[in-house]
Amino acid sequence: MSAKIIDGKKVAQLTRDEVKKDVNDWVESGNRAPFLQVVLVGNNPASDVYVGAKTRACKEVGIETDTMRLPDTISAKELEATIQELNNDDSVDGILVQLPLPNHLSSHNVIESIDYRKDVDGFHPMNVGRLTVGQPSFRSCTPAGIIELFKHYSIPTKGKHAVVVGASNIVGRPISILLNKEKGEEGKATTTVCHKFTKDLTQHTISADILIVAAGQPNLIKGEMVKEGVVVVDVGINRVADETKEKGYSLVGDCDFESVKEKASWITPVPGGVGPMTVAMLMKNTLLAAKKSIYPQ
Ligand code: L34
Repeated sequence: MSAKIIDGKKVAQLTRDEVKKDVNDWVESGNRAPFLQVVLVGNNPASDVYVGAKTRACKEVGIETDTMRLPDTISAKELEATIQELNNDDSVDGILVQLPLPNHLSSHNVIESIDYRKDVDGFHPMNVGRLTVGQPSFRSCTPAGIIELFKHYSIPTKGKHAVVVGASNIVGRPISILLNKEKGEEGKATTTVCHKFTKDLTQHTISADILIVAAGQPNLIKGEMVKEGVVVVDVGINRVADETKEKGYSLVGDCDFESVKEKASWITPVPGGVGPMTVAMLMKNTLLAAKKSIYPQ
């Protein structure tokens, strides 16, 4: 078998088209355009690329946005004071502090300082907690994007064994919760979460009907580690040196794409898979924040 491609670029475009229409309706009914405030601390080249993609997407769908660039020398106190001002500013609907932060800053503290009603990343413990207990919440954009891809391609998850490799707060942990949900339309899978202490990774990956890989390690998953017909979502986005490329690197996921695609029924490419969906779901969340759909009043 050679896998069919899950085209994240295409589904992200469809999602943005939908948000654009909804933003237009919202503004036509007399509301101001949604506003997303991005906070970028220090100089991380990958963050610049991702924030650039977010800014372009905002422009496309009619969301207003501004990127506040702060020096990597900023103190925790100063950063939290800045966030407090954004929390109190009624013209700001969504606040996104791009990660990673410089080492001297605690991402936990920074995330908790954001008003959870403006937490369009879905990283605040209030949103993570509500997601866990099945209450309406802002959903972390990458996991929400993966669920959207399954919906678009009518890939069933009910009763399947979903194996998640990587237990981060941004991707691994929340996608395992969404896939494991018992109530509602989505989820209903049995989930296994592997991490760096997992003894025999292959023993788990080989039994997966759905394999979500978010470990940040190129070539971690090879064809021999998966079973025939598996659905593979590769969340990894690694820069590896490549002199044949103008930029000096190429982007690869956490899977050895060539060998895994021979066994999979569906697979996401890198780039053009999960990455663009992350950005598209942020647009959705920002509109939800502006409409106060999750947290009314
Ligand atoms: N606060 N920090 C916060 N929220 C997030 O949701 C993120 N993330 C992750 C890193 N830090 C964050 C992102 O935005 C990863 N991420 C992200 C966003 C966009 C893309 C990848 C990761 C993306 O657009 N990827 C393109 C290729 C981009 C390139 O050329 O480098 C793709 O096709 O995969």
